Amino acid sequence: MTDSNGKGRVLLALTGWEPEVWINEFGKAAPNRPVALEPEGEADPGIHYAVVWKQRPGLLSKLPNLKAIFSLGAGVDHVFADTSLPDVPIVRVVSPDLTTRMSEYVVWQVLDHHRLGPRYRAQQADRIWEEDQNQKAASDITVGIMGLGELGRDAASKLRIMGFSVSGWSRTQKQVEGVSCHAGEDGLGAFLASADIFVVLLPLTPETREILNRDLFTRMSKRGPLGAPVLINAGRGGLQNEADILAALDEGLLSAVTLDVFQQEPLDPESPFWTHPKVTITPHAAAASMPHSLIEPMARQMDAYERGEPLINLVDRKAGY
Ligand code: NDP
Ligand code: OXD
Repeated sequence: MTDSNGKGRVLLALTGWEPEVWINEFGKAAPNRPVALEPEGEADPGIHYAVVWKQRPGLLSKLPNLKAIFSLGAGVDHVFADTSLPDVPIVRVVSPDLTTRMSEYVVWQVLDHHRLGPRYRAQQADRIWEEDQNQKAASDITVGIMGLGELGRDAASKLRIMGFSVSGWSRTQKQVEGVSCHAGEDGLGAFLASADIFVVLLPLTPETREILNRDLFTRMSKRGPLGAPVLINAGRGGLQNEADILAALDEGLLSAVTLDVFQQEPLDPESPFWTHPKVTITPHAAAASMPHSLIEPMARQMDAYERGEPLINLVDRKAGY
């Protein structure tokens, strides 16, 4: 069943995001494609596409003619949180705008730790004028990227431009120019021994849940120029064991962390992370999904699909990302 103009309808199912701006963007990108919100679109046989961010569990399984789910994030753990998900293709965000934003964030945070940002800000607060005479060069530092996907590979290339050595780790073996690539459990030890600053750009899956734990921190190199390693997690909060991170900072297994994501978001005002001197927090702001850059390509994909072309940027359900 389609609308009179032959186009499948869209259900926009967002939790925590205002729908108006997304609907307006659809109006601009695809004026002939009707968009519904809950509860209006619930169980509507004309709905062919669901565009979602943390959709209400059970909602999608009620749509009798759903053809595809479009995640408004690059990560799709929020989609899989619904255990009654219908068996239709899931498309995720792969967007130059999002990738560029993430690489900006990664370069910003890596440089901040490398150039002693946390230390100099603390000195400023105490009006202390004291230069570290032992500032390393970028070429002395190896950044290890966990996750060599769309985001990890772009961040790697931009860090290389800054002069850092870069190593990377992925599930399957990758070849990335100028990056020392490791894969799987077999490659994890060598990867962890290779870097001084670890940047996490992994998806949250059953395999990666709480991968950032004490065992991993003990395996990270402690011999580099920074002493203990720095951890930057811009992937998902579910990747990290938060008690282990706090303990690792206090024991010196980690020298500092930047966390953009947390197990519970927003972070509890009482969380010890807020005031920990070795912790930098950003509010899941590493790379925002911007309506103007995401909706137009999504609408084009829907048009192409209706012409019989295949969907792109599909999630591998078995792998979970
Ligand atoms: P991709 O799917 O393109 O890349 C994921 C990478 O992780 C791949 O290299 C993959 O390996 C690797 N990987 C997956 N599972 C494992 C595993 N078990 N062991 C080792 N490596 C693994 O994702 P993106 O780069 O587009 O995005 C990464 C994540 O970033 C998203 O899932 C999302 O959670 C997060 N994100 C956070 C944002 C924020 O604002 N904080 C914004 C956007 C995304 P392989 O190459 O072998 O498949
Ligand atoms: C994403 C996010 O997954 O913004 O795109 O977290």
